[in-house]
Amino acid sequence: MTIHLIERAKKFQERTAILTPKGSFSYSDLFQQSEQVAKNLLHSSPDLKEKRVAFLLPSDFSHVKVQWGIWRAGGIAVPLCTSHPVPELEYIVQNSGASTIVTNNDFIEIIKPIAERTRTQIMLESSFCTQINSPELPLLSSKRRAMILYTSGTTGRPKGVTSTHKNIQSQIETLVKAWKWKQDDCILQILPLHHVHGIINILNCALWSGATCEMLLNFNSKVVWQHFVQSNLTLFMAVPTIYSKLISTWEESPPEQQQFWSKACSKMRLMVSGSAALPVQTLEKWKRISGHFLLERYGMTEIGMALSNPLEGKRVPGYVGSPLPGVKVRLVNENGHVVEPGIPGEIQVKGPNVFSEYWQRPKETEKSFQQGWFKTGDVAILENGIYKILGRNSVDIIKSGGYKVSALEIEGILQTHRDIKECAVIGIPDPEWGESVAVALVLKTKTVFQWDTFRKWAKSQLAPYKVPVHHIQMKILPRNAMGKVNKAKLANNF
Ligand code: MCA
Ligand code: AMP
Repeated sequence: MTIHLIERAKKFQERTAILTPKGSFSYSDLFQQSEQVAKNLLHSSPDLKEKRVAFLLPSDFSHVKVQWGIWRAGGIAVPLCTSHPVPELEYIVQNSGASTIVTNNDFIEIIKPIAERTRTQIMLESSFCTQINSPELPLLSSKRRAMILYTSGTTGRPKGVTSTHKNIQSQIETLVKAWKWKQDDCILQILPLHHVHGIINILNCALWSGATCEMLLNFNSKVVWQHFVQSNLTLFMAVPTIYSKLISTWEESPPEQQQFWSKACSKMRLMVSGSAALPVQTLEKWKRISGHFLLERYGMTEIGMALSNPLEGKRVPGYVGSPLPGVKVRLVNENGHVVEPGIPGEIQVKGPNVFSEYWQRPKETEKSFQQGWFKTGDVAILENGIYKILGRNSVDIIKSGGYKVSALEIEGILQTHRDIKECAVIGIPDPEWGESVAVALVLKTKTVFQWDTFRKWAKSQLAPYKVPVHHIQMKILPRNAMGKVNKAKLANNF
């Protein structure tokens, strides 16, 4: 079988697939150049046979063609994040057992030592030959593993969520159907490309549909407003923090500018929010500014999207709607029994969208399912046929800026610092970031401690969104009778 997503590109030929500040690329360009990438990766072998290929590239055409090239060669794509420090990148390269890292000259100095230590081959994207003789590209079953995305869990270091081509296709198809994607759509991509929101909901839904994905290297509030004005966008999707930042920029601007920007939003047909709870206040402010009632949906790396407010019909603030086509959702209590409407329960999900496994963690994979249903760890309630997310069943998972971070992972890293005796990390409510990372530190005796220096060190170890922004020093951490840190009590100290 061929990869349906990629075969479809043949239908769209000279239509614009990717638009970047550097130029525009058609579906033919993407099809041909991803074939070259695949042939370079294959060299003389007929099939990468699920070899992991990590890639560290900017959010532009090179990223897209390499992602497709890895798939076409039969490999598993492992996207790396450009803002991650070396230890985070190295963990992913090591854990996924990548055989190759594809990168460019901007990142080569970061990648070289990682590649040396992990004995991984580096390939420069710019050095891929255009004329390479190699056998036909392999035919792939839809059960073939396609991608590993790293996500924080309640235990230890991030886990590799492994999805097959079938999973990816169904995650795309359900959204294309529900939100009526079409060829004439054009979407702005400003999210990181190592998570489902950017990869599936934005980039590959656009490519499946023959639409245009306009890519910016990163998020900048003013630049996004300018693109609302100058580009022919029909769709916009982002996390609540981004809407909050766009609102702040709009509020700080002179009235003529505000009017101009607000008017530009009227040409769009849909604006979506997700990855974290959308505060009703943000929804209302955005409606006043843009005229758009944000469509809120719920998803997770392991399942893609599961619940969505309707494209047409009533969207209820604070609710995430109903199951997407082909996705089964149920709510279950602590005893594993399905609950009645009106009673809170854990969201469990079943369907072709659900991932295949945590990479090389069979026990954790098994534990995360109940009779074939994936246990999300999110608690919701069903009221009047629609779902409302109430929170998570673990205090150790924090959502900040749309990123999921694990308190335990951060604690594990911070505790390696020479001044720290022990520490406890929690998320505290933040109007802009949803939650922000806070840490209670117990220092070793006779330590002259400087928070700024400590933070600088933490930034060298952890992704920017995992670095604590608030701290307190304590003589002793509050613990319960079992010796476990009482995080609910700790939160009162910030
Ligand atoms: C960055 N900073 C933060 C945080 N992140 N401070 C507090 N909390 C944070 N979470 C600080 C940096 O340290 C820096 O400070 C300053 O903010 C600017 O950093 P920068 O990285 O440039 O920030 P930004 O570009 O403004 O980032 C904000 C952002 C980003 C665009 C909202 O967080 C983002 O792209 N979020 C989306 C993540 C996402 O796509 N999640 C989807 C996963 P200093 O200057 O002092 O160093 S969830 C998913 O995929 C599921 C399936 C789903 O449902 O969608
Ligand atoms: P991730 O593991 O990064 O894919 O993040 C998935 C998590 O984001 C889910 O388990 C939820 O906790 C959270 N999430 C996603 N969408 C929403 C939403 N609309 N409302 C509340 N939480 C959400």
